[in-house]
Amino acid sequence: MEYFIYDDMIKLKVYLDKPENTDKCPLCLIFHGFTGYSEEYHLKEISKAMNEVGVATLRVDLYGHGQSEGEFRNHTLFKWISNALCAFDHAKSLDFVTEIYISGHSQGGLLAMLVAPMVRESVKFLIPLSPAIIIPRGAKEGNLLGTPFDPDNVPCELHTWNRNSLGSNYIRVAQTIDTDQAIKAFKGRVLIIHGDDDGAVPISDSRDAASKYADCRLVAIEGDDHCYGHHLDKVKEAVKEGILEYQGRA
Ligand code: FER
Repeated sequence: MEYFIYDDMIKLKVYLDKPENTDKCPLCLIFHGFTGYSEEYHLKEISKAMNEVGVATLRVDLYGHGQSEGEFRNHTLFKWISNALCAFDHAKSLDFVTEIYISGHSQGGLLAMLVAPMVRESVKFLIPLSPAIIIPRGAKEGNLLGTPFDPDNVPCELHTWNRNSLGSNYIRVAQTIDTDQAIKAFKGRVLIIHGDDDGAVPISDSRDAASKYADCRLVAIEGDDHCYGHHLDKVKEAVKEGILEYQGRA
C-alpha cells in the first residue's frame, strides 16, 4: 500500500507492506540511501524477506528523494532525522503494529543508527545495511564523494555522481553528526550487513561500529558490492535469520 504522510508541510511518500495472514505484527522502518528511493530493487527484496518472517515494512522516501517533496540539493541529515521521527510516529499510530525495528541502507543506514537511540525506549532492534559512517567522517576531514575540500571553508556546491549538486548545508550538518555517541547510546540488538567488496562505503567502518555496539553482530557478504548486485539472496537470508534470532525463534 502506498500513501503520503506529512512532516509538517513536507509530503513524504511511504510504502507499507504487510505479511500475509497476520493480525498484529512488528514493523520495520526502511530508509534508502543518498540518491536512492524506496522502490530500489534491493530495498523491495529486503522488504519481502522481512514480510516472509512476519514483519511488516514501511519504506520511506526521504526529503528530496523518490516521490517525496523537497529538493535534492537542499537535503541534509537533520531533515532526514526529522522525516524518520515522523515516520516512526506514524508507524506507532498503526494499530496492527506490536513493535518497531529500524533499518536503512547506506546514508539511510547511518540515519537508522542516529534515530534508533533517539527512540530507544521503543526500538530494541536496529539493522544497518552498509551504513555510510564515512559521511560524517568525510565531512569533518574534507572529502565527500571523492572530492576533497577545506572543512573549515565549506564549498557552496558539492557535485554528485548523477550530475545533481548538493548545497553546502549538507556538509555543515554532516560535520555535526557524532556516530560514536549514537552507537554508545543504543543498547538494543544490532545486526549490521555489509558487502566486503563495497567500493562506495568501506566495510571497515562497519567492523569498527560492530565492535563498539553493546550487542551487535556483523554479517559480511563475501564479494558483494554496495547494493548487493551479486548476493542479495545472502543478504535476505541474513535479515531473516537475524529477525528470527532476535525474536528468539531461531
Ligand atoms: C560519500 C560516500 C558515500 C558520500 C555519500 C555516500 C555525500 C553515500 C552513499 C549512499 O547513501 O549510497 O562520500 O558523500
